[in-house]
Amino acid sequence: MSDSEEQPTLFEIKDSNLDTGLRGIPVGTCRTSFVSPTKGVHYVGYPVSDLADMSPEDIVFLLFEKRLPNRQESQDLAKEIAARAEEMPAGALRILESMTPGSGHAMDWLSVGIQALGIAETTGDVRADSLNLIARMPELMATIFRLRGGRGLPKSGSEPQRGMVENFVHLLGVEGDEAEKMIRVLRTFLVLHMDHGGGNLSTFSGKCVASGRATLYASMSSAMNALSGPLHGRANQSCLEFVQRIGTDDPAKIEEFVRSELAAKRPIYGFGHAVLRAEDPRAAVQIDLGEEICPDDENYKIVKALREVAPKVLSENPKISNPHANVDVASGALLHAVGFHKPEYYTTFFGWARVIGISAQIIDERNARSGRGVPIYRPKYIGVNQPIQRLE
Ligand code: AMX
Repeated sequence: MSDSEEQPTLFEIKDSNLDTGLRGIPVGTCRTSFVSPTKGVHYVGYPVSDLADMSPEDIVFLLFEKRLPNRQESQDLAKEIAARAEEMPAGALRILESMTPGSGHAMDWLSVGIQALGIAETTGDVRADSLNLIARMPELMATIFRLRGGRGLPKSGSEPQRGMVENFVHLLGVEGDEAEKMIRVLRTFLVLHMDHGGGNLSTFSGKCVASGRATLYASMSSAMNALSGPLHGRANQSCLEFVQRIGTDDPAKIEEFVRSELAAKRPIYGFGHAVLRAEDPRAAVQIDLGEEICPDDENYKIVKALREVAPKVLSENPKISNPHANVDVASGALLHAVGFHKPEYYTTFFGWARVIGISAQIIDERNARSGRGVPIYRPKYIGVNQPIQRLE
């Protein structure tokens, strides 16, 4: 990949590596997280399951500063995020009011909303822009949910000092017991989904665009467009739809269903991964949370049975590198159980979380090379008619 052939390489590129979506080819370093094929994602060295009960704001600190905050730092960052949310320019999201409820996909609205925030205010300082965007995401998310659902603008005013997730739920107009469960599930969801190494499609796309010195908002909007694909972030929507199609927690019937889907060449959603080679620890965290939040929920019971049955069937096919559950297996069932009944919104939660990890990675790339930043991305493509020395 590198033009400087004298540099030692970690990986020898062969013809068989071409046209594989850069699969497995090292292209850079990542300071926020790494993914162990057997132990899953680690944020700054911490296994994500050890962080699952922490506040999302503390994980923002971890990903930005590369260490956990002390109590004072935790309070200071929470206050800073609340203050930046309060300074949202008036009318920044007005463009969303002109969009037709129910039109497009919710991820399209998220992408437009992020660009709108950037149009209203871009400082050019990627750290300040990142924190402003992170702080304003709860209001953007609630505005999308309400306007796209035809329910008008949030009725109650934004109260960012409640915390990011708490303010989002408040802006949706949900209070009391229902709000408590929503908050519990969403806080864990956000923490688990914030970052997943540097090479996943949305993170890579965001960093690619940012490397041309586009604004944080333009870069993030591109990242969200990448995340919207059904093979990437939109899989969490497909996963609940898949579970609902199964419709029973009887293991024998589930096995029959899985076999018929495979015979029809359809994916078994919630299983398999490009990098992981064991069950994703984020699946286990969410299944444990379901035991606490919604043990008798129909979808949740199906997910639990599917988790046992599907790997046995999938492992009969040696082509499938990882027959185990991935992060998406249970998230839809949990979100549904706490009141989010429309799967087409699930990927926006994923996007909300990733705004945090991708921002942290864009900041790191801008600070690289003693502040000069990473050069503009420019991988090499080989023209099909170009005379070259074959590599194998
Ligand atoms: N169901 C059916 N077939 C599967 C499968 C599954 N769960 N997992 C892998 N396979 C198939 C692949 O489609 C591929 O078939 P092909 O050779 O005909 O193209 C073959 O097995 C080998 O695939 P692989 O090397 O094990 O995985 P991959 O990196 O090509 O694909 C993924 C990874 C996630 C796209 C795939 O496992 C899949 O489609 N899973 C179901 C969808 C899903 O749950 N996606 C969410 C992933 C997590 C995320 O990014 N949000």
